[in-house]
Amino acid sequence: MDVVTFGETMVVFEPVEMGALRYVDRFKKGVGGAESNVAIGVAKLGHSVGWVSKVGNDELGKYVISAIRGEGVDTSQVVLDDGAPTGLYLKEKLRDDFNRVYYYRAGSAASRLGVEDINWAYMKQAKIIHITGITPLLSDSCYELCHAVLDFAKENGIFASFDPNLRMKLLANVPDGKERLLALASKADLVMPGRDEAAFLFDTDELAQMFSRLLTGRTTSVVIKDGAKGAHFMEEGKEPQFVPSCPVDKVVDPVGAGDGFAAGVLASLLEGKSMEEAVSVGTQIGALVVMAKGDMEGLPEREQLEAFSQARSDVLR
Ligand code: KDG
Repeated sequence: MDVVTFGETMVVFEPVEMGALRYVDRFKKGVGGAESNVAIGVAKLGHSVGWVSKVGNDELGKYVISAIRGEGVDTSQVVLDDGAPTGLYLKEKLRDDFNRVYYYRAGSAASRLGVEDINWAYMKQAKIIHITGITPLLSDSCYELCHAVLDFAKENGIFASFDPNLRMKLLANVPDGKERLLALASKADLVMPGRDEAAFLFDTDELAQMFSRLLTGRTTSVVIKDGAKGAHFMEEGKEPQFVPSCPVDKVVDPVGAGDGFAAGVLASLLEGKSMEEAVSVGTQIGALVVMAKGDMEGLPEREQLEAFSQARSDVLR
């Protein structure tokens, strides 16, 4: 297994029309979960990836598993929970540039994930373990699990990657949420926040401050995503660098861009590319994701990625 991720994936209902949800009648069903989005992104580029989670033993849970497995990700470690449902969320598109999401995930099967659900022999095969800041905010058992997995990664020489992925609606219910995220970040080799997320975590908009606060503990590489501008990165002992973003014709759906970015970075690191090349691939995949509807539907296969990065061609012939 090249990459193993774990976390919650929900069924997402995406309105077909624009407008407040009370007036919208038609939805498209899909799956969305930061970690499974990353898993799918890396798998589409040809690497072996496993996604570990818990879903309800219900129709939605079975749909989540088959959708993720159908994208080439190993789901053999996903547990079906008889006692809690699969989480779901609704998107609302009020304007071209304004979306809202509503979560129905409290008490979900994934929030009951814990250390006892992990097959450590499976984890041990991973070259990279990727987690996000969503999981530690789901429950105390999920938070303990994140620590246990990062400690396990360290003990076994597995590269650990962490995307804080702030979800304010989750943070609102976890009084020590910020501390949880900072504690986990310092146990990862690579941390990839958005610039606004780092600003929230450290109460500063200064990149130099953000880098120095993040390059602590076990962390030796930091990537700070700066939205439509591009991404800044810094490796321990080196100067910070910047990679500009790729031009995007039209942002159709911004959700999932950070996961696409992470998938590009992780796949590139597996391929032995430099951090600069990895960040550049991350920006390309981020751009492709925002031009497609859905959390993971825009994640490219290798051929599409190459066509986009070389020619930006409209038609793949
Ligand atoms: O990063 C994209 C995610 O936001 C989405 O797929 C759903 O995991 C999700 C969440 O918690 O919002």
